[in-house]
Amino acid sequence: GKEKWPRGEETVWKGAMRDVDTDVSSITKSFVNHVQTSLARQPYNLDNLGAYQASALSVRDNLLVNWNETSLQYTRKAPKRAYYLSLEFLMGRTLDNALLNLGLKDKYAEGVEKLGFSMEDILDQERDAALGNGGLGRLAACYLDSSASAELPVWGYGLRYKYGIFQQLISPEGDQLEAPDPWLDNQNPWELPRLDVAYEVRFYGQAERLHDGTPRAQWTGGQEVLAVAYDVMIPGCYTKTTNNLRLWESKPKRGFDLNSFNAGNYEGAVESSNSAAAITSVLYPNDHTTFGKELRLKQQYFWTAASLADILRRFKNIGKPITQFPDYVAIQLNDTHPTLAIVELMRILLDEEDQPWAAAWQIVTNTFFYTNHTVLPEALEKWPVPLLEHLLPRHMQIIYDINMLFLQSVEKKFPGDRDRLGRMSLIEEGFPKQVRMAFLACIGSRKVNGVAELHSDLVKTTILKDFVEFEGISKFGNVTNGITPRRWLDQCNPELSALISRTLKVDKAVWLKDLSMLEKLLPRAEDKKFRDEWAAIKQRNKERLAHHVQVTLGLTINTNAMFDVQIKRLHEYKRQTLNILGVIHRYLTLKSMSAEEKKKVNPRVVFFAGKAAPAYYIAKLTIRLIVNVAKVINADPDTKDLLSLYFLPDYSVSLAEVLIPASDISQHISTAGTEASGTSNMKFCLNGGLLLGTVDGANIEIAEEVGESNVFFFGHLTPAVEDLRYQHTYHPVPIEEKCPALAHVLNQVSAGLFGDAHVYEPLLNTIRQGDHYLLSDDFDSYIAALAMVDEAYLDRTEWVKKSIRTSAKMGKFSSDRAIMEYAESYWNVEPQHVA
Ligand code: CR6
Repeated sequence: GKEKWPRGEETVWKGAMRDVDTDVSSITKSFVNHVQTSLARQPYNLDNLGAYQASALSVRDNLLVNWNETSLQYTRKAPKRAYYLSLEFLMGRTLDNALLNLGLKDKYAEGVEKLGFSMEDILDQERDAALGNGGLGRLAACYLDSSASAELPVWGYGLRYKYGIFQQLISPEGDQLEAPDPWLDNQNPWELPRLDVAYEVRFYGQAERLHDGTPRAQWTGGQEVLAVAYDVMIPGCYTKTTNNLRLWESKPKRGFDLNSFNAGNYEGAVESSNSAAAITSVLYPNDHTTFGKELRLKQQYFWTAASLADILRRFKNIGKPITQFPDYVAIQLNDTHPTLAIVELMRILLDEEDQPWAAAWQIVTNTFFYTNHTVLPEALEKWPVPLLEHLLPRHMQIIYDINMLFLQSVEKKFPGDRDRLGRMSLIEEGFPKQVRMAFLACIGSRKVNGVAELHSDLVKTTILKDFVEFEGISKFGNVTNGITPRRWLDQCNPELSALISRTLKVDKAVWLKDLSMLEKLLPRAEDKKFRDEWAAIKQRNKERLAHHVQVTLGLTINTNAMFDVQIKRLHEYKRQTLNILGVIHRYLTLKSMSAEEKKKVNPRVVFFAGKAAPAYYIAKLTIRLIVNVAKVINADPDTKDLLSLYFLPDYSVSLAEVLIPASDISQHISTAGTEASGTSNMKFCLNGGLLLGTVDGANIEIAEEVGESNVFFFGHLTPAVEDLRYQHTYHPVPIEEKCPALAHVLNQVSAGLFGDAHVYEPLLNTIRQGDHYLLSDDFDSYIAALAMVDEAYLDRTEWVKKSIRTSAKMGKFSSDRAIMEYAESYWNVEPQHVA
């Protein structure tokens, strides 16, 4: 519509406004301006870090132009918006991604070159924004990229942790040590502090029901903390659309207590400010485990309360009645971490908006969507009732009310089924009683989904089975995860990206946004020249990785070997232990070979990387075993040309960007039914690495796309797992009998072949006793699969064909496809083109 210019002369305003830079001279000008003014530095002594900061500030100006226009458009048109609530956003570096999405990388490279810098050195100065643990956090980052690229009005909401995921150091003995990640130490050019956007968040205090014939209550007293917004720009690929990721920082409501200070109590004066600041001080480094710590619950409430207040304020600006809230707002809950948002919205609707219970519940259950990311029981969040009662007394009342009404409706549908009521109650009996967050997220949401076909089926048939029977199957769906091809192909593998563009004869702007176009590469698998180019790029990526390892760790890697990679969080269910035991088996086999036999063996380099939760003892022992096996193997003159092993410390998004394009084969070998999806499996395959894996998570769908002849599958299937575990418990068979090859490997470790015999016993005992993750059941077929990989690699022509066919069929796994499924089948949100 036509709006009046708010003040002054519109032409003067518009004439003075900047646009996005498009030519090299305006880029160098903006760079130098930032050196002069923002950084206040001399050209004479500008180092690479300064050049990075100037480039980042200059790129940020460009992003802000688009970001402002996008915001204005959303405000004017008031379309339905979606909000992605995630405690983790594992963004990695931003500069390269922003340059590529803006289509300005070449021009900036030319510009900084003229000023005496190299783009590569500049890019290398940036620290990762590592506000996440693993797949769940990186998925959130990919979804933001895809939302902006698809021009969808989607904002992310998270926390601005002062310290991200810890830095991992490995001691000479092989112990993981943790150091803080002070990622904000040299200023973060990618965030915009919004000190004017702030909300008060209450903790503790008293909740009194009003008993006035309404469900209202009053919540007073306790501690009040301020949530302050920091905005991070999320540029879409080749579009003006630039969305927002809003991260909250906690601050004391009053800087400090002047009364205490004047009374001579300095410590008392800063205490409340310290406890307020503590809320967003650090990311919890746990993946798949919950610890029930009060500070973690405080983080969850602080973030959901601030985000909801912000969303509500924006909705109110449209001027519609509150009952229309779900027509304008969809909120996606990334796992159960933000489940309190359901209760918080109820609280606001009841106590502040004066809505009757049924109307409030109607609004809530049409607003939220819940994604489950695991069926592992130890990862399902439960909060002790006494803790919730203390920290959030009003919310606990509401949870009890929700539960009572819910159980009444269950009782109505299944009269007299007391077991069922007990199973479905939001409150788990025990000492203490606990609130089952996944159940609350489920009944408070419009729809629930898992993250790959198999996983979504398991959600429906195991943890939420009763809820499917009660609410009907149509509420439960699947959205298979995806990855952004911008970062995970174009950015991390520029040569492959260029080859694809040349071959398809289309600009990357086209195929990067329609990844199914890769299928047109299929016939090229028969073209020798293309295969040679494809293989040469893989080789150069291997050399790039070797160079990186040489520079950072001082190790020399054999780039003529097959590169075999397993990189992910350390966890028993992911079975890094199976992999390292397989490496030992290979080593022992090589040791027993004649020189003649060895000539037929293809050299292999095995890479591991990944962090262990600081309190996860068995995972840390696995790292220790890997490091110490590496010492022995890499130093053994009998075998070192044929087998070597590296544990690369401090795995990160940036390290993944170097490792993934260099892999010939990658391992995704979780016990069937335990890995919800996996997303690195998709990244490797997109970059032409083949997959060795179990029939689990998204591996299954990858195999469906690329064809089973192009993947290496092994191991028992999901339906067998329960029976096998039962046998382990009730009819155990000694490992010597069941799997002699594995027994031999375990005995060698026990005998001290890798030093410290006794140290590894607790790790080995997880296999000898109980073997919950079924290593002894899968070991033989794992070794057989590894042999098939060796065999296949000998025929290099056929291998490269498999590599091309794999990459060509990965279109389905673009996060663009996944985000459109959420937008269309869940949120009902439509693209908004910003002209
Ligand atoms: N650890 C799953 O385990 C999945 C991601 C993203 C995980 C993994 O298989 O790909 O989520 N689950 O959906 C949780 O974090 C609870 C993960 O990252």
